[in-house]
Amino acid sequence: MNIRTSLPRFGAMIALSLLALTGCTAPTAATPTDTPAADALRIDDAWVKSADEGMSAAFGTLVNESDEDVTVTAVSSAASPMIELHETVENDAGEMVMREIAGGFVVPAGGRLTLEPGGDHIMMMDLAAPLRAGDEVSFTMTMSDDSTVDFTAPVKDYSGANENYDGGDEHDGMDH
Ligand SMILES: [Cu+2]
Repeated sequence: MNIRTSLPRFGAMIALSLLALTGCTAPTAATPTDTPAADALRIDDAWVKSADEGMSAAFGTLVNESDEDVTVTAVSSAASPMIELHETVENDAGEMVMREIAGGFVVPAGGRLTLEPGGDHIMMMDLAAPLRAGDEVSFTMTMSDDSTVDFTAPVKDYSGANENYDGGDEHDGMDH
């Protein structure tokens, strides 16, 4: 009889202390997505097209090993003071042209995005110095949460990747 009446009280005390414990840990549990996007992203097989001056482009495979999409919003490099993120699309005349991609490169959760000649690419708008095969170029990619990923890419000779620039003279054939 004595035991039977004291049991419910004991249970209530446990419930109360669990509540206090949960209340204490709630602030950290409420922000589980604090991991910087940069921790989830890497670039494989990066390379840069050699060029004497003007435009060039960098390519590679962006790999996202997290369970959330990662967006690259900007890329910078001392090799080119101005860099844009480009996509290649077909214009009304049926020609393949490149243009700045709206919203950046989105790398799907657990997936990859290939940057390649004739497709998406990192566009170096104005080279600071000639890029010769065998050189190494350093880049910094910025994610939508402002975290960054640094990488270096070797320069290679490549004769393709000469798409026209959308909005410019389509027969000018800007070399990149
Ligand atoms: Cu381009």
